[in-house]
Amino acid sequence: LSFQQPLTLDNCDREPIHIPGLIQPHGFLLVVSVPDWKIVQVSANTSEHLSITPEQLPGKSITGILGEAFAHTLTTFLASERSGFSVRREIKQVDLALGKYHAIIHPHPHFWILEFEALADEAEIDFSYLNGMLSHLQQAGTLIEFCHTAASQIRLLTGFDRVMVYRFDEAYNGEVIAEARREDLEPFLGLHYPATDIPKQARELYEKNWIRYIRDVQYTSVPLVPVENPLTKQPLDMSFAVLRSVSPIHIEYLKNMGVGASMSISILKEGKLWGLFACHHYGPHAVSYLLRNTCEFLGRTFSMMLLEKEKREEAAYHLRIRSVQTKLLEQMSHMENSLQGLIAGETSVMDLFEVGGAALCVDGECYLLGDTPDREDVLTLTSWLSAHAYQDVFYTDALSTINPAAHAYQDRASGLLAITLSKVQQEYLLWFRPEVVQTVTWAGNPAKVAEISEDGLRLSPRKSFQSWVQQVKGTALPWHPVEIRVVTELRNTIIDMILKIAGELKLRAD
Ligand code: BLA
Repeated sequence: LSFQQPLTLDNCDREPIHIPGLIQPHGFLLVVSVPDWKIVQVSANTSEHLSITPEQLPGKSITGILGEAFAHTLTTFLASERSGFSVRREIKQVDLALGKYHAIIHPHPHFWILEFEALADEAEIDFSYLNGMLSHLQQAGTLIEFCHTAASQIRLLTGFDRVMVYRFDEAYNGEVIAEARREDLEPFLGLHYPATDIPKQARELYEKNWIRYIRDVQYTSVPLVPVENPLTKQPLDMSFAVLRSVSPIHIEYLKNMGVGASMSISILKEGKLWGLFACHHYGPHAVSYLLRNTCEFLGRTFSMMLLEKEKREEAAYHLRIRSVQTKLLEQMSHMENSLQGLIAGETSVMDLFEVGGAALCVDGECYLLGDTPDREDVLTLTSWLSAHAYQDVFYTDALSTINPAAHAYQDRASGLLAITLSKVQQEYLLWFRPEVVQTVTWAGNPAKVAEISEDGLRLSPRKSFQSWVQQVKGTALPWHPVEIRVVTELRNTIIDMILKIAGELKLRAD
């Protein structure tokens, strides 16, 4: 974005949030050239922390400014880093003239960024406490329990008013799937948000950094002096800087939600952002670097455990659907017309997984179960399938995008899973999933603090919800790979049965 092109809600996925030229004011920043350790760029608030104005600093040696002791600590520290480091390291305690600080260092090819945060009195990490947390996480049975447990643990550890697990779907829309909160707060559990609420470049930064922390949403940002890095003649790349100032759009969003401080802990699955622990406080909230490091540790551990929890959950789900499938096959074997066993017994194909409706179309007949398109529409759909779907198992979670006729019934059947019994005879077994919006409840207005008039707040969860609804129009919840696997097996078994019966009939006729 340039000055000619102001930041709006429509172009904010192009806001260069890694080069704001500003920091949050709860610390100060120095850029130091390598190898001569001369200060080249500083944050404008050095007077408060070093009693030296920012203008006096450029060109000075870091040893002269921060003292021999610091230079010694730094040299020792760097010598102890055997193979160098690429991202970020910390020195736990640095004694400067005006107090104790925590120093966070990260290297660029020609300079280092040094960030300093005042050290609070705080306890060391209590490992028995952490061990306790991990065993709670291990014990959690389901994926959702696992997420709730982690949210509660992180809330206990950090003291945030609200900690949510925010999970992305494939299009990076998000849902709050677990939550721990102060009792008097309105729940956000189950709420959905559009991908635009966390734009792509922000998500990319959260894949590189485990923690994003905004101590006080009401802060006044501190500029860098000079604005351009004299070594690169470019704005300073602050992708890894912990004090990096926040996009004004996101600040507005948080203010509109009544939030005073916020922290996100990334959840990665195989290197990709799976979700975030989103932590809110309804006032400023100090979280020390040590505590944030502990949260990073928990985020990393949670991410590693996630794969296993998902696998276990998937196995349990597979088993559950398989047991329904077994019942169906048993019913089929007892019925005169075996296909009736799929729809007419105590158990039906509706029980396999979460669907709105199902249909069995055979011998020119269509048997409908639950919430389905009209019979005529289902018949039209089967002839469309026989002309367009070449797979034995066909599925989509956005039917109307490939079959415009399906717009008419997208509320009931945005999702379609179909198995072919006979392509030529247009015989199919079909499952329908309703449009996502029909299955989601919008739990009131979580931004009560800031009520919205027609032309009121442009950024708020309520507006987000409207935009999410637009984005998921005509789509259903996706079909799970386990569901596809089981219906593929089911189809094979049914076809075998049909062939066997046909064979027996033929034998009898002969
Ligand atoms: C960042 N947006 C974020 C972050 C979250 C959200 C969690 C990470 C930073 C943080 O922890 O505060 C969104 N927060 C949510 C959501 C919930 C929540 C959905 O608690 C639900 C409960 N934001 C917008 C729009 C734009 C936007 C419309 O809503 C742009 C047009 C931008 N969001 C935006 C940007 C960031 C962001 C730029 C990055 C902030 C940064 O790291 O500098």
